[in-house]
Amino acid sequence: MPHALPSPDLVVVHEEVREALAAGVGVVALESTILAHGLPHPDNVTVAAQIEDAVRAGGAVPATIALLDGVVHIGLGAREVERVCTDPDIAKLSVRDVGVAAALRLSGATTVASTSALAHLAGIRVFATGGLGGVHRGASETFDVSADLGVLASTPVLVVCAGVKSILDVAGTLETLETLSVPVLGFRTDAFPGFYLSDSGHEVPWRVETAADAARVVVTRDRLGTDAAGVVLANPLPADRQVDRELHDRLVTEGLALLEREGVHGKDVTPRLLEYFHDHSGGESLRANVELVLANARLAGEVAVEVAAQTAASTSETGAGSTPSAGA
Ligand code: PSU
Ligand code: MN
Repeated sequence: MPHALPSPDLVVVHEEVREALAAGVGVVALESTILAHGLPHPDNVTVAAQIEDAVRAGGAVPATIALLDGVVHIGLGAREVERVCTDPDIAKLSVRDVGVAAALRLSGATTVASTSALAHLAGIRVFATGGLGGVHRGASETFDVSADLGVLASTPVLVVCAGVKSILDVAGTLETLETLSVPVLGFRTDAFPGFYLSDSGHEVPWRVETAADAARVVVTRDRLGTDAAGVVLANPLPADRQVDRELHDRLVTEGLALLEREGVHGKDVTPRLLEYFHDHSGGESLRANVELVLANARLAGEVAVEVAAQTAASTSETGAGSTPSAGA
């Protein structure tokens, strides 16, 4: 583990997760904002269990992360998941909010940013979600850029996602990831996915064909030690499972107009849009959202297994220190 964990009155690691980490078994972190603020109740309860099952199908142990009564939980039991999914007042916590909410003994769901930070704290290196936060359209005026990006720049966790929604400025998000030195890998694709759409219309800088290659990127970057940024692994919905483009474009236009009309800003933007999509797509946005999250969880499970195996192999080959090798 990278750091000693904070004391158990602040952070509790679920027993199964603790044992998996100690034994070098793959573990996948899962965020709770997607459950509390991204999916409607009661579907979120069922989907939460399916996401964990998908991680297990990939061969790894799931660790859903949330703050409950001021304590960070790395890995949740069914009752705790139910709580995150059911409490209508549960807060959305980015990294800056976690310490405040913990001090005030509150509960909250973690975003990509805070889940990544807490996963790293616990020694978890792979994380599955639906969509990454990013640069919002009009960010040059509003300065609305998700903290997800800045946190990934300094947190060595691989995030499996289906790209970002086209409610965001996709080109601006990719430029920002480049500026922040966060590598972006397409999983069996050259196109950066657009969440509901398989292709956002923008290219990815790198492409990998297998979970083993994605894991090798993590392990090799670790061994090189050039920086401590995370990695984005972009996993698109298959083209025949994406949302109909006409419906998609209509929802985005209507959703953005709604935000304007309602004066929604800050951390309420993404949840409000998701709610609008789910209420106005005749079930299509939910269907696609669930499918892509499950696919990401499965892939993350496979990558986590490979990261664990390759780490063990590279440690036994090179001993305690890393051996410089010839060539570039
Ligand atoms: N994108 C989605 N679904 C989500 C989110 C993003 O398609 O549920 C959530 C994630 O938790 C992400 C957060 O970390 O929203 C980003 O919020 P903000 O833009 O306020 O940083
Ligand atoms: Mn924002």
